[in-house]
Parts: sequence; structure tokens; C-alpha cells
Amino acid sequence: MTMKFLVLHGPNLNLLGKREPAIYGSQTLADINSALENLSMDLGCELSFFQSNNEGELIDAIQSAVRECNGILINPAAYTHTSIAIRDALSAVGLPAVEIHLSNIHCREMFRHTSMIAPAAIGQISGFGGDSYLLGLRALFNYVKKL
Ligand code: CA2
Repeated sequence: MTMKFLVLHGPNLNLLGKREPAIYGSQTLADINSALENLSMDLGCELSFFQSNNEGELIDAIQSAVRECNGILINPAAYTHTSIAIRDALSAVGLPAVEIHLSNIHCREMFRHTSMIAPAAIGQISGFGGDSYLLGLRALFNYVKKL
């Protein structure tokens, strides 16, 4: 059976490439999704994509994924540092999840050093711009393949 993964993008990531390119780069979210789509064709897996600025919608998407997906690639954006609700949703569905960050959250402000999400993820990739997502998809794919 073809593996399916949900790619979740948190708040403000819809602004990628349009604001603050010095921090988050010039790639748009559509560019990142299309690079992921290309990689998924090489790997032979299927992706679905969802971006929301709303915590509850992200949680609904995580809950729905349990019926359709083998894993989740998630950049929770600022909810990384605050959302016990997203962490609980990931723990509840029990799907393998990889936490993604464009920037290296560990060399930015102190409040970004803590991730509420990390304990519910199989791993975290942070600091490689759009490549963080591609590295994360490879890691998730290899992890699920071995299950
Ligand atoms: O580095 C990342 O991927 C972050 O998850 C991005 C979040 C930030 O709060 C996290 O600490 C690290 C912010 C996403 C905001 O994206 C923007 C994109 C363009 C312009 C403004 C914000």
C-alpha cells in the first residue's frame, strides 16, 4: 500500500516569501509544497497539505489524519512554544510525526528554545530553511518503512 503523509503548516506560514525573507527565506509555501511533492514522487508516497492560522483547525486535521495517513510532517510555527493542545492531539492519534522548523529555533530568542511538541514527535529538524521539510519527509518515510 502506498504510504500517505499529512504536511501541516501552522500560523503565518502562508506569508512565507512575502514578508521577512531575511529570517524565513524567499521560498513561498507553494514552493515548499511543490518541492515536497517532487520528493514524494521519487520516494513513491502520497502527500496532502494543510495550512491554518487556527489552532483548532490544526488539531482537527491531526485527528482526521489517523484514518487516512501513515505519519505527519508538522511545522507548528509559534504554536510550537505554546500549544499543549497540539501536542496532546499528536500523542492521542499516535501517528509518527516529525517536527519541522525553517529557522534554528535553538539559536534564536529564549522563548523559542522550548518546544511543547517535541515530546510527541519522533524527531525535530530545525534550521535548514525549506530543506528542513525535505529532510523531514525522508526521515518520516524511512521511519514508517521500517515499522
Ligand atoms: O522556524 C520556523 O519554522 C518557525 O516554526 C517559524 C515560526 C516561529 O514562530 C517559530 O519559532 C519557528 C514563525 C512562522 C512565521 O512565518 C512567517 C513567514 C513570513 C513572514 C512572517 C512570518
